[in-house]
Amino acid sequence: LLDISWYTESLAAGLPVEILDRHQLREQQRSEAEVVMISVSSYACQRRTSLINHNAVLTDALSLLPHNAELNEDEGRGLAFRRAAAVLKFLPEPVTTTTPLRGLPCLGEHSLRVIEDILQDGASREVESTKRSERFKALKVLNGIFGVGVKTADRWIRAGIRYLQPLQGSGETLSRAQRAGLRYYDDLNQPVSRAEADAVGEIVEKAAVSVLPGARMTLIGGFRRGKLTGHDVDFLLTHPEEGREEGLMPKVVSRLESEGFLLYQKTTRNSYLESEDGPARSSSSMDRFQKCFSIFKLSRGEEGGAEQTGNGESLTPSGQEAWRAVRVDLVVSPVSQSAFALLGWTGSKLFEREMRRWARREKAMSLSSHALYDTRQRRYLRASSEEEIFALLGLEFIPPSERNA
Ligand code: DCT
Ligand code: MG
Repeated sequence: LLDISWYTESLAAGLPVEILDRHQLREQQRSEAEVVMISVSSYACQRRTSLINHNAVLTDALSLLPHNAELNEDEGRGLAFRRAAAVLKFLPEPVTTTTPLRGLPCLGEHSLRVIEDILQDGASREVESTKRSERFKALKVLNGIFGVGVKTADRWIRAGIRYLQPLQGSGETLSRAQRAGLRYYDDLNQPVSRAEADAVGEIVEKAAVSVLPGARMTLIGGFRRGKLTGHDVDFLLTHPEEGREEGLMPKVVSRLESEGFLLYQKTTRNSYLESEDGPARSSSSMDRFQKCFSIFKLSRGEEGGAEQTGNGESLTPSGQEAWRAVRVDLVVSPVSQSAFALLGWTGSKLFEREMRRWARREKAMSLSSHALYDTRQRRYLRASSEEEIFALLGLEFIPPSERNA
């Protein structure tokens, strides 16, 4: 069931609502006819999750814990908290007690305890002590540097580095990405607005079309799901004629570079070959498209100005730098894979992960941002739209705005 609003309405109306899973139902020997069957799927890709979150206090708290667990390299536990938070995001109204939550999927004892503490005492001791811990604060600062992953941050902390200044004087050798990350730290930790995303889009599209007439650009990532801000801007580039997209990335990048828009860029080649990669590798979350991870130089105050270039250096009247740095990711896909690329890069990360889990566990298929492979039939299933991919997976179509799990 994708929409459970009537369930909460029944609760509010004082109707006796009891949540049983199918297993309990069988155990108690009650027939399905006796009860109204509702079910909340344990797969986030079977739930419609809009951006309206009625339980933000709870999901914010739960979201800190995976961060902490993953930073401590406990990915399994981290994922459990993410799944729990996603179920709360999906609920159509604020939770006031944990009673109706028991029986919902993905809400384990640990998550329920955190929720109960917050509902009863206004805060969870575990969450608060995590927030206060020196290690967590340091991890947040260091992990906030573009190019610094969990492992590096952890290594630095163990070497006694807690904040940015000590890092700069520490003699640690920094990668090119990390140096750029440090230089533009403040800008890159400022959320990117939709207007800024559109301004970048205009620049990228113009560059793409000028180096490859007919090239198509789509805004992907969080902005495609309707988010008003993001930590970066993501774009998918393709061309309606298969093969024409080859070599597009280096051309776009050098165009953007010559126009002065790129403060940093790192391009990876397309390394995906169906015949060589095979389905075994394709469910990995990392795809193999031509990609460019970049930092853009975006003029302030004239978002959308088509004539702008990245070369201006002056200050705005209010004394601000006339430009800001923005993280931008570009992906190039051949048109035959573009529906998979679009789906895979629209997110949310959890939604994607859950779609891959659904494919693997329920359909014996392997889904990636390149293709869908049926392991029973031993063949690739082609699709030219997101709708077709959902249908091939036996899932009801969920539009991007409801993939915010
Ligand atoms: N993605 C994924 N798995 C990853 C990384 C990315 O499935 N390991 C997909 C999902 C979202 C998309 O790529 C873009 O990634 P982000 O920019 O990190 O996510 P976002 O949803 O756009 O978030 P934000 O708004 O913060 O940029
Ligand atoms: Mg993004």
